[in-house]
Amino acid sequence: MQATVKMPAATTAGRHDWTVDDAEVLLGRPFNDLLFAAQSVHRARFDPNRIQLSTLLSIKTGGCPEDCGYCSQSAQHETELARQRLLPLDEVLDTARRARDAGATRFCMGAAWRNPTDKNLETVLAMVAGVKALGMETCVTLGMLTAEQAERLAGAGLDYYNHNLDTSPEFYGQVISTRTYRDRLDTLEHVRAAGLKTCSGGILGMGEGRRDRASMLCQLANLPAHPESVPINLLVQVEGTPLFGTATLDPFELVRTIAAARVMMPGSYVRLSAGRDDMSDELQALCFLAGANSVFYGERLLTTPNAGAQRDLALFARLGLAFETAELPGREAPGACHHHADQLAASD
Ligand code: SAM
Ligand code: DTB
Ligand code: SF4
Repeated sequence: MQATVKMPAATTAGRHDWTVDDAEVLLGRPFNDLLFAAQSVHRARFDPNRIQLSTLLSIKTGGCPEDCGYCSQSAQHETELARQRLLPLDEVLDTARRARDAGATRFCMGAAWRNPTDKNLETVLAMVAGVKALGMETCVTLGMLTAEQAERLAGAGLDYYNHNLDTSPEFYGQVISTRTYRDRLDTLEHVRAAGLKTCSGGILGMGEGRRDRASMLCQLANLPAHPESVPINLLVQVEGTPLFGTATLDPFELVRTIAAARVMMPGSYVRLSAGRDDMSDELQALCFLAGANSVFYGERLLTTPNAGAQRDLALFARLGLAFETAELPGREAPGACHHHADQLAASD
């Protein structure tokens, strides 16, 4: 099959036959053993002292027909959210340039659609080309795609498509009723077949159990290729959504899930995604120790606040974490473009 040919070798390697029982045993190992296993795997594949920074922008906000129980943007929930039509190109490029200058290497654009229309896709293709021209990697998340739409995005030079499985197949129906798990897997298949890199992960703290977290990790790790990027979001509770008021997750379960994701998908970037604003520095440090090596960087996620850049730079400096900056024209020498947080903070 053509899709197999295009798969990046780094992620087709590794185990793809995880059972939910295996993953549940892994998640339930003594904490110190699990973290040691994750650190060992992490160090074999990555520089343990470097993380990747992506910045998010909501290019079309609210009014989504889907009913995802966690989401501020569903038209079916009564949230205090200002809707915003698809942003103009120059506004998107200005924001991307600022994100690049602040140190992000990837710019991720999200739209509150069930799926893009072909006309809307056309506008997004121009955004992708424009952001690429700034020297950044590009990622978009637009909902479900047809095979042809995925091909068009690849043709425009898109690097990553984000499409989360969000939870286990067993728990999915309790969170979302307007689409199926199969719909999600189908889009991921189109993304892979078009040769795009896959960004896919989930949300924790929605009332799921440890077995659901194990089952979600199995779904991700047993895909034909491990996603290049695996975002692990902690539910951001938004007033007016059905999941507002859900009992908060034991933070060690978040650390365990990151560690298990690291072990099960050794070559993938694991992103500590939504929810950092409410986390202590110590909890974030544990997540990095467990193998998280990417974060969303900037003042906002899509519709909610993120840990701010100043707090992040201070944290990275305290932990001695370095990160890559975008390769800009006139700033070559890839070896020399890895910055430590204190350097960037000092140059601001
Ligand atoms: N509409 C597209 C879709 O759902 O695929 C793209 C945008 S959607 C907002 C992208 C992802 O954001 C979701 O799959 C979910 O994982 C995450 N997300 C949305 N609301 C969240 C929340 N309140 N807390 C944590 N993650 C959230
Ligand atoms: C992902 O896994 N998390 C991001 C991104 N992919 C698109 C979105 C997080 C959204 C958090 C809630 C909000 O800001 O609306
Ligand atoms: Fe729509 Fe995406 Fe929010 Fe679901 S998560 S309601 S599909 S914007």
